[in-house]
Amino acid sequence: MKQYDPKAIETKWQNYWDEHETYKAHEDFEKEKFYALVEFPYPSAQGLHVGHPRSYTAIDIICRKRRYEGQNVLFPMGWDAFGLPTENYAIKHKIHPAKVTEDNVKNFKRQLKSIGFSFDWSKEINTTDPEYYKWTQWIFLQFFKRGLAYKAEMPINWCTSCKVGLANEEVVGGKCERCGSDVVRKVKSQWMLKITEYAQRLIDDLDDVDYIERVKTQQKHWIGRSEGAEINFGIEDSEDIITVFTTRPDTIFGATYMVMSPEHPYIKKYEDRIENLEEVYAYQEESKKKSDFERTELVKEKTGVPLKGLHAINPITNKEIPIWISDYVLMGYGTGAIMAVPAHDTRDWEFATKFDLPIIPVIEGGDITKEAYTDTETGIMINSEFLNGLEVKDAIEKMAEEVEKREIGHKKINYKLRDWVFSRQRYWGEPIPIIHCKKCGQVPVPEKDLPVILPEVENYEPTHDGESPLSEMTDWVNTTCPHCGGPAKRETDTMPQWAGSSWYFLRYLDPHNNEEIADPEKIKYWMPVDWYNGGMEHTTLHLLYSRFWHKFLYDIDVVPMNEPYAKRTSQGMILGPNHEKMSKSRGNVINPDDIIEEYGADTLRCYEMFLGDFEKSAPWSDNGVKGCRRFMERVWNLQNILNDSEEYSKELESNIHKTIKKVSSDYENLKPNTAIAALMSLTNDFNSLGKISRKDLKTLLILLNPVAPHITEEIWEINNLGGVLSDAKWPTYSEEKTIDDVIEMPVQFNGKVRFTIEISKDATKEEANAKACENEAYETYTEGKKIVKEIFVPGKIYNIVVK
Ligand code: ANZ
Ligand code: ZN
Repeated sequence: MKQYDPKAIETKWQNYWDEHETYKAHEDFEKEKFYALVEFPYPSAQGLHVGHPRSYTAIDIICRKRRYEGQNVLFPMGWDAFGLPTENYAIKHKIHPAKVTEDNVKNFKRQLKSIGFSFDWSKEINTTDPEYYKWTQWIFLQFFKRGLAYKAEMPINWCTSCKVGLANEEVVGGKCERCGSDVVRKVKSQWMLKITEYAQRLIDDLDDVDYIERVKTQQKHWIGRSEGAEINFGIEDSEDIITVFTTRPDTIFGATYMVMSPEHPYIKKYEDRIENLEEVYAYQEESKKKSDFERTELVKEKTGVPLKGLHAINPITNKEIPIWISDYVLMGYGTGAIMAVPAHDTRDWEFATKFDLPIIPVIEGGDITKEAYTDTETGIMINSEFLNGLEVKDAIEKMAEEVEKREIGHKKINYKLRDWVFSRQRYWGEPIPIIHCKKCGQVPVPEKDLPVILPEVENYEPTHDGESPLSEMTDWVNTTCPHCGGPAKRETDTMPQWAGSSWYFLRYLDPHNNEEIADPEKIKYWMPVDWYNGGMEHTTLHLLYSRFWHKFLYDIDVVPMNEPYAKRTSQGMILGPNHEKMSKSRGNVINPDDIIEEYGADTLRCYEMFLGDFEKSAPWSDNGVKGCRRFMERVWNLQNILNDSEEYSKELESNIHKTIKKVSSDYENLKPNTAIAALMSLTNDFNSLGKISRKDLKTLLILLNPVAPHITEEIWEINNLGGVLSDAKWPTYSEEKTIDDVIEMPVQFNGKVRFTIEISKDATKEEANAKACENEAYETYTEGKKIVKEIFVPGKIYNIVVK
């Protein structure tokens, strides 16, 4: 027999699958379909990371299994290729980003093919291809036409190093998610997408999808629904009101002062009444420099200044209270002003203590200042006139109603979710298809003129004032207004990184359609995605964004269902051998190419599935890789003990049925590690038995094939097990045969279990007695005694009563 030579085998089968289009999805809309999706990679210069194959192999396993079960499987792959790393690389090495992308894609594709994934490559897409981004631009225009894309002066998160505006999601701990540099606030005119309009639906519809629980919780938390009331406070000697948002209207009797955000427009409005304007202006300047994160999460000590000369009136107590400004109140949330209840809100309490403001407790037991303080969500109302004696829960409701009755406010729901900053002043992104005309304003590029192609530029760096490099391309920028024919200018901002991935699963269905996003028949058949696996880090970005786009496309009748993904799962991270996150700087990065070179792709796949629970992070281990390689060899060597029988070997028949059952359910439940363990143990059993029948081998190979597709196809072919393995059917098991013939039966004396016997499940009392007598303990319990009764339940228990 030949030696196991993964290199030769693996290329051979990869070429075979390519030539025979083995994994192409069928356009047979009568068949049961299975649309499996994994997050398409960003083709970086570093190439594939070992994290990619973890997600891809797990889903590849499901796809292969489902094909054997007769389903029509779509498992596509493509490239999410716009974005900063490529652009920065292009600037540094003076190569066009399109060229950088092309090279990186080539390398990624070679790598993915070398791992033997069963992707349908005929569906390949690339978000930077004009044929693709034409439709990204088209969707943008639909948003624009319905008022969901708008331009606004926005205080945005500005990365001082990347020179780009960042979405809140891209700011991690006050730093740029990409480069780790400081993020400051900067006011800029930006394109925005109104995701907030979909906030409630994005929460509600989570009830109808099968996502792992932590994804649902994180999305809900991110959207941050908050129920409360808006209440109007009067301003002394003025008709104006200051509206606050509060989740705790019940505490209004304890509202001893107000706080406005330093950006609140009333500061300007009441300039001539504010006595300490200098101080106020200075404070405004200070807070401008801070990001929201610094203002809320990082603060060590509260800061603020009073608006001297201005007072508010608590509309319930009618008492005059001071107004302060402080940066702990954000302009972008609620109304930008709060009623401060220092006895029951920690931030207010810190502020009041520092500036010596009055503190009135209104919930018994809920007073922060007291030692006994536990929480403020339960307790009995005090110092609150008509609320006194009520439970907090009831007081909230009562006060909210009172506020509406007295017409000083109304119930209100707020969301933490902000509209999505949808423009970048960078080159490598989809041009935003809008034309600015002096006469007509913002005019959409006519759909027939799409795509607006990204022009060639000399220089990809943002201009000094942070504008897009496209703004310096006069020829391209100057155009005519599609509406009035007058001179006009093109929008020079491009779309953010997340645009292309917000709808890519639809384009896979029909990647070269020139007339529409995809043929509605195909959308109807294939959508929704049946199973989507990807990283937890995309829960509040990509996953939320794409659900939003899909709901919008549903509203405008492009898709017939309002959720894109029926099921979402998530893999854990692969850490370096030293248990740290893999990174270049830590020098602990494993390159999948090296593993394939040394051990083969089947070993890589097997190891990535075997290294731990799929959902948990786990460190890389060279020994683990070697163990998987030895397993491949053991499987290969089964050929040495192969006999001619077309029946299961009797000795292991029950074991085989059990393994089919376990492996089938483990794969489906994303427990490939325990499925592999079962296959390893079955392989060992055949070796111990010293023989394997053709039927045994066939079953073992099909079960292992999703994990190790190359070696299994090869063994199948060498031994003429019938056609090619990829045409085989998934093995079935009979439940009866999975039940153990031999059981452990407890033996009791006077109702107490003393030992157990191994016995056939249909053994008789006599057989049980014979077995029990063999046990030394039998004597101990019967010596000098008389057996008065024996209770025997076949397959269950043997109880001996002695006296
Ligand atoms: C009075 C009060 C009493 C409050 C109390 C809380 C506890 P969430 O759950 O985050 O929605 N708030 C409102 N707008 C704000 C803004 N722009 N910047 C900072 N804080 C703001 O919390 C809502 C609560 O956060 C509101 O309810 C308000 O303080 C504060 F015992 O009003 B509360
Ligand atoms: Zn015009």
